[in-house]
Amino acid sequence: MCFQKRNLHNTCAGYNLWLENRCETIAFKYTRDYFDSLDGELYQVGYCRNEKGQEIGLRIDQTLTQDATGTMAYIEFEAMGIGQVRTERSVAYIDHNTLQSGFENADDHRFIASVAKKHGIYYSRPGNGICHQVHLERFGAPGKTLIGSDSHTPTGGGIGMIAIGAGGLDVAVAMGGGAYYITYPKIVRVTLTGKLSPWVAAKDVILKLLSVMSVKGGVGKIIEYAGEGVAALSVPVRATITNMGAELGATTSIFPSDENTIPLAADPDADYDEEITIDLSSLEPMAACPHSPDNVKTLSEINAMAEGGRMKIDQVCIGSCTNSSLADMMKVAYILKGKTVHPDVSLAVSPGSKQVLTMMAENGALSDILGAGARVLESACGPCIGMGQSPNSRGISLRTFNRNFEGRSGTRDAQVYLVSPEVAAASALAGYLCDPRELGDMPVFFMPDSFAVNDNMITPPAPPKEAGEVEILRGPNIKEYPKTAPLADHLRAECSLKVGDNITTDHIMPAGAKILPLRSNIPAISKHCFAVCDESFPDRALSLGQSIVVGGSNYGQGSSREHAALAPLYLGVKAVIVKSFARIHRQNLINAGILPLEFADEADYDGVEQGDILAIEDLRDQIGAGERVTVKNLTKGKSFETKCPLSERMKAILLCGGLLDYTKANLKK
Ligand code: MIC
Ligand code: SF4
Repeated sequence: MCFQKRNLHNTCAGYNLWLENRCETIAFKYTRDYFDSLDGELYQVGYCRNEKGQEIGLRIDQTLTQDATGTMAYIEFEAMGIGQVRTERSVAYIDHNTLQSGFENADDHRFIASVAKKHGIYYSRPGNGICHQVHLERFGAPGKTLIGSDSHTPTGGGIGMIAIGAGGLDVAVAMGGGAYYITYPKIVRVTLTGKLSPWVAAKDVILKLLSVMSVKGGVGKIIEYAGEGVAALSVPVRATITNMGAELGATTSIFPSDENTIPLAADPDADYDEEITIDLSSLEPMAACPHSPDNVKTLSEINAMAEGGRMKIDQVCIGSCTNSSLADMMKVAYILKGKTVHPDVSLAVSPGSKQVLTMMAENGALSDILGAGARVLESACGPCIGMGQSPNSRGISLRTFNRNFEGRSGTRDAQVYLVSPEVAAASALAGYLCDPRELGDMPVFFMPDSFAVNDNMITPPAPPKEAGEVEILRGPNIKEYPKTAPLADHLRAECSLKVGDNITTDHIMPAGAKILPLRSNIPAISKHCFAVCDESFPDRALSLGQSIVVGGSNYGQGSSREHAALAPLYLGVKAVIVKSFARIHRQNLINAGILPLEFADEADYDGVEQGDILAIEDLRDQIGAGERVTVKNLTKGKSFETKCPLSERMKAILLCGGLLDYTKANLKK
């Protein structure tokens, strides 16, 4: 096998792009034009009318999974009974559950490795790096469609891919050759003008956009970057920006690709649903304050609020799929070289991939970082997902990551601020939140002409002829997909939990070193469902048998983890009634056969309390008929209307009891 049939060097980026098997020309212009061109390309079930709000199916060229969502995705893929994957390229990464403090994670890695070998999937071994960083370096290619069972899959938009985060079951269906369905998106053009000032970074660009659009401003939208400011932005810069488009709730984000790879750009006369302009020259270093990525302030604003005008810090973590490229690491090494990390600060650095770490070792940057006293971690998600490095009690932690949800670091009362690598490194030395512009002139950072390519940690699948011989290695932690049933005609159930706005998937199904090893064991992981909000929820829900959860707006923001739907499914949750949903979570609920209802009048949210008995009659008919579902609150003696906009395909999925049953039924046909 050759991983370097064409090893193009994108000078804009310094990334080696593996473009094996790609077609000579790609005949589409992306975003608006791309979606308009879908008619006729669609296959499997469904239809495409290309109207806003309609569901459309995308043909998927590539898929990626990571281990924390991958075990379930492969259990589902196996349950569909399809042999070899039908994509151009599918890759299974091990990067999340790398802390092996028991047998579970190691067993899951072996399971994924064996499934990959059998079914035609490339396997990126633990230590090879974070899925999005490695995919960008080795597999991504402009113009390809990619879905991944991780919400930060849009990182690929940095090189002109249509890259979308999805639930594991959707990825399993795409691996089997099925289309991936999204709501026909609105397109937002973000025009970048001017040029970033020294020490102002990609992170500041996306934080600025988050401050303008908020964590729900991107729902149902694709963010397309344009303008004269784009040309000077390298691929790592672009990838940081598209990566954190997930925090806007956007379906994906995309930059044009350049003539060094395959030039793709929107037509000059393309029209947009929304336009935003950001003058790069006007930006300054910023941070997202606890506990939301859109709680953005400038460093001077934050310091002004702190005692003595300087916010003291306890910890700095540099890495994650947002900011762990070689370009980022070189800046960090430059700042740390010859200095020592402040005695009150713990600095952890996790380079994004084996390629990045190897090159840092070869060019001396690693010794500069080690010399300053950093704790160098393996190339994996690590602290970003609470796999180690939890801060001290009430600790202030600066992180170059993308999410600062409450409790996500593993310390409930920690205060996490999201910053650029430049701010992180300067602050690690200073002991307080430090503006890197205090460091003086910024040198020009050159990227090498070529990159250290060594794919010895990517295991190719078995040749199809030998696939039958490959044994699937299943550890005792791997349990089956929860039981499903066709949608009942009448539902009478208690409201087992009422929560507020912006509930994240980290609230619904927390992660961290203790819980993540249970990702392939739904009965066990369900015991932690909603633990951040109410520890008694799992027992209550189980004892009720069936129940309904009520929530506020942007419910389910954050991760793509379908466990945030599968654990409620296992606990008997039949419907979730909220003010509004985040995109991937809503889809995951439908895939799990759980009704996603939205209050037609948000004021009705106030009229429901935990413990109320709710009833829905003629449910199958109401779902089949259209958009409205009437809910009776038997305790309060009142009724209220809910919205449930569903495509015909979604209706069929819900009536069947979920996407797995629906797909199996269709495959039989
Ligand atoms: C995250 O950043 O929250 C994760 C962990 O990568 C998740 C996936 C998961 O929960 O496994 C995501 O972003 O989708
Ligand atoms: Fe991993 Fe963090 Fe990126 Fe999620 S956000 S993929 S946990 S590095």
